[in-house]
Amino acid sequence: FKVSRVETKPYDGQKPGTSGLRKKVKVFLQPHYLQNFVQATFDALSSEKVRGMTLVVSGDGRYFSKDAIQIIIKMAAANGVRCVWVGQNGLLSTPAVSAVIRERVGSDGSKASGAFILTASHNPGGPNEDFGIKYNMENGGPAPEGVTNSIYVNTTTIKEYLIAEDLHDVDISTIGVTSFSGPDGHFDVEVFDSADTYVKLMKTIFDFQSIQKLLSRPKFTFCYDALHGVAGAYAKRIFVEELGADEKLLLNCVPKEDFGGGHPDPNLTYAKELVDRMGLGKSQSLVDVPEFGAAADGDADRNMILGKRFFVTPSDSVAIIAANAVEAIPYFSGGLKGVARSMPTSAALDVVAKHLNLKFFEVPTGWKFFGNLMDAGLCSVCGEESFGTGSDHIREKDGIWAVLAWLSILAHKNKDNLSGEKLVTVEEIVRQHWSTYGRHYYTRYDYENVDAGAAKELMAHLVNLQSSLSGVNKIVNEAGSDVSNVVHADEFEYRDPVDGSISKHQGIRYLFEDGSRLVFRLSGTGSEGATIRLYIEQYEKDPEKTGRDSQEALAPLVEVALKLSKMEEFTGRSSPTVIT
Ligand code: VG1
Ligand code: CO
Repeated sequence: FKVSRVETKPYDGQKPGTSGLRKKVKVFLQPHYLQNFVQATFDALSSEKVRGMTLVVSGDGRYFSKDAIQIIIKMAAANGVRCVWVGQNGLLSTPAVSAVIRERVGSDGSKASGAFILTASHNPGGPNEDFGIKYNMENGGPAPEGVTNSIYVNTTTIKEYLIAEDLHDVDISTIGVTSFSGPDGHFDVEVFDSADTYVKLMKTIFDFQSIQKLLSRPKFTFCYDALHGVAGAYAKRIFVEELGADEKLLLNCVPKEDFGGGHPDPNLTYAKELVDRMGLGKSQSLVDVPEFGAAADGDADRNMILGKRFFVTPSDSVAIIAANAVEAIPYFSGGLKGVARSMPTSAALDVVAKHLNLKFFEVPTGWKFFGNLMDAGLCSVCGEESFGTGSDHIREKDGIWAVLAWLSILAHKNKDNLSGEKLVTVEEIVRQHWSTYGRHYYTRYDYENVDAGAAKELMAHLVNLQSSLSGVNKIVNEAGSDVSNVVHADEFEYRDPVDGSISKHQGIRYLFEDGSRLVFRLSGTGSEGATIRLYIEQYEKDPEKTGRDSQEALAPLVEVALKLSKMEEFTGRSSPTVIT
């Protein structure tokens, strides 16, 4: 093949957000739009890194992925990449990409040192919806801010990109290697099984035999909803083929370009079918409700965990996994190195860390901040309130890992009553946890697609308000009699303990005397307007009082939050779009 230099002009707005560049498909379809971003990334990596490298390119299979993969292959060839690895049909979950970078050895003995992941994660897909792209580094984790900033700067000055226009399209539906010869020698494209490396890794972490025993108990029923995302490809392999679950228990496990028209976000609003099945919907079915249910997002890095008519908040989930990991999961049998959560995630994990005397870290939103801690051996288990949970087995959050972790805990708690009829349930495990550690009532309000200017003004108002705590407390006392005083307010700023880098403006916090918290931030993953996220949390230590309904328990704090932020005044919204 020959290398062509194509002239181009910068596009505005190619700044990667919390997790890559996410835009409407129509935006990506503009001439050279994707190409500009890909070239800006190669340039940010420097040519020594790119020349001769092995690069992974795949994603959650959403609309436009297949075309994007062919474009990136041609640009990789022209930029001197030695080999591109593609999961069969272009499918690799985000956690599987991380595993492939870290673990997989190519047919020529090579290892990958980076990846383009093609996904907009939990955002809908299809011609009128979202596409996305992000770059992961040689440790298998998202590019750190230093790299994403330099990608962005490159997109603002780009004049040309390199592409091998005459390279024929590669058949990505068939496993095998296609070789080309170019100016610098051979260029290969290797198509491989999307699940093999990941499944192998899971088997080294968990005791599959004990999970299999649990699943085979007639009393234990299980249901998994992939929301037509890429998780389906892994669910079949792991839950059905490896662990012997009945295929009928898999919902929406055929990956689709448009996620079947749905919103592939595993929460109580969007995972409707599963929520109904688990007895949590309006149509309160009482018979045949499974003991355990779980769902994933489009790229399978998120998870929702449900028990029979019971929702486990993600903040509780990571705390419970951390509290039980050493006993229930072989990978952690030597102990946990430390634990970490994102700032808006509830402090349930903090309490576990204190009890178990573990190192603890609070980082900004987004998985990229956990990677440095893990690479430095400081953190084993981490999580976010946004349905993300994971460990240092890879450098991404991992939806199926979280399900296997919960199944391991259930298997462990039930190991002594193998013949007994009665099972220790998800709900009992959570309630037991609350009575030991106390409960963090928690909820998140999302105001989606708000006018961007109004959202900025609201945030500026909140920052301004912080300068006078007495002013803040005046509003607090007027609004809610049950609410304690604010003792500290700030904008969260993070200094990475490993490389010393500083991230500012990571959300506005109001900390109350009794440990309650209100957090406000703007989303960095949307593709239209602005999304305001409001996180509300209250700690209850008294075991007698941990059983309340969380919306009811949090109502006074919610009122305070709406008054402090003048939410309706700024946004015109009297209620949030989504409550989780
Ligand atoms: C959201 C979540 C954040 C998560 C990010 C990527 O970001 O709040 O916790 O890491 O999505 O998740 P934001 O900036 O919109 O709040 V995924 O599964 O969409 O890659
Ligand atoms: Co995701």
